[in-house]
Amino acid sequence: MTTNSLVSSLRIAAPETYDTQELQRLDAAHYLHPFTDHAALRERGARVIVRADDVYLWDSDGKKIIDGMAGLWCVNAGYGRASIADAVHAQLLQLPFYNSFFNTTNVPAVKLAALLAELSPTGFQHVFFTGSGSEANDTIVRMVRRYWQLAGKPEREVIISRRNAYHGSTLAGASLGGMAGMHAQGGLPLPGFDHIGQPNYAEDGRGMSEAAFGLHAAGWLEEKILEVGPEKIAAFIGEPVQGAGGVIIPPATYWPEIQRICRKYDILLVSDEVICGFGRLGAWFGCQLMGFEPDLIAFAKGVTSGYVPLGGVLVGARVAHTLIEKGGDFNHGFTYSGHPAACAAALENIRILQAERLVERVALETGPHLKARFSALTAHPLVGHAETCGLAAGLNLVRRKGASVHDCEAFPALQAVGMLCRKHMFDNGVIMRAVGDRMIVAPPLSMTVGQIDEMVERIGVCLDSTLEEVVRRGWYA
Ligand code: PXG
Repeated sequence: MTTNSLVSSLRIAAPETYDTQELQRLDAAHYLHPFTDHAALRERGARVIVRADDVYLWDSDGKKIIDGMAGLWCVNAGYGRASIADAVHAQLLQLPFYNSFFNTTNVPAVKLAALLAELSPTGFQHVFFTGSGSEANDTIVRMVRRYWQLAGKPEREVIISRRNAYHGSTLAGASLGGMAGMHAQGGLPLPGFDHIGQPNYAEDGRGMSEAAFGLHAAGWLEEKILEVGPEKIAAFIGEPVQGAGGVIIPPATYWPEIQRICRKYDILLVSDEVICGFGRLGAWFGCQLMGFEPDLIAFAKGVTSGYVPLGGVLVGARVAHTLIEKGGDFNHGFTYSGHPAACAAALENIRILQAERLVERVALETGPHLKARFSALTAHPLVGHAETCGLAAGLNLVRRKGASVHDCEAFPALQAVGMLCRKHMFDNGVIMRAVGDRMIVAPPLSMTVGQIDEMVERIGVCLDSTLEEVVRRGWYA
């Protein structure tokens, strides 16, 4: 059998019948997945997702799953939006591709750039398009360094980020990021990147009020600036709320203090809004909610709700003015910068977010509801504490509960209770992500109050079965 006929035979009968085992065999034989232990995947076989609608997914065995992670923090408008598919289809017929190099542009890219200038915080009138969040952050590194060259301070090269931050998987993205597991593979971070601690109150705030801890954690930036030398620092970058790191929500005092320190030392401030942008926290951009005014904003994911890849950098007045008025050529760009079909998807996606007032709904209705439901989960014997911000939430599984977040006793890391819990979630038809023993959700912004109830009820059942297993294994204190 040729590979082509083999592949077409995998869909064996009616449109919804798949040969799961054969798909898993081919998958293990040929497809290298991101962030995956391939030997382990080969043993288990990958879950094959074949269809989605609204906030639900179906796998190749016909199992229906409620998607608590919006794909991967991105399907903000929810699945099954025919109008996004139609917009992309029409654009592919009209002009599937043309580049934006050499004095050329295309209609969807122009319209999207103008719309983003309207939607973004005051002072942002320009956008640079990329294909992903990682490329957005690579662009930021190059843009920031070019800015300082043009400003006559080329020695300002160092970019400060935070441990446990995620800024992408390219060399610059992974260097900006603070994931120890990524740095350990292949000599990262590159020179010119430095890191400070994250504002994680549960881990590091013992003995302090949240407000005091926010100021204390922001102070680590000033210490680092003084250690490296202010004249060498180009920028500080952070996610308003850390996503992949486990939905780490900083105290309200943190970002304004970071802003003050950046201004004091004349350092550019970058907000990585790849997850927080386009409504996740109940504001169009996370920096608006957290009360700071960055110079540059990275975005991706929610801009198209993941229907087609697109990312970019919103460039504030200070950097844009220097690049445009003094810069000449900025020798940077991608074949797919301003891809017409991706920009068409974004235009329709943003129209939906606006027409259905999804961002306002997160702020006023679904976000507060998720908060109430997650707070109630802390009554469960396994849940030490739970935090939410908009439609992003995390809860910590603990071996022994305590009177405060600092008095809970964690499970030993080797027991991998978070992964165990994630398996119960998958088996019971709900997707949650495990970051260590912190279980997180970031569902589509289109999720209704009733669907939040459905998701949280399923989560409760899975917490019960996880508890049973943990007790059976003798791990629960
Ligand atoms: N910045 C942030 C804040 C992100 O969350 C990126 C940049 C990189 O975007 P691209 O499009 O290059 O992937 C991200 C991506 C997880 C997970 O497990 C999160 C991301 C990617 C993969 C996995 O939570 N975020």
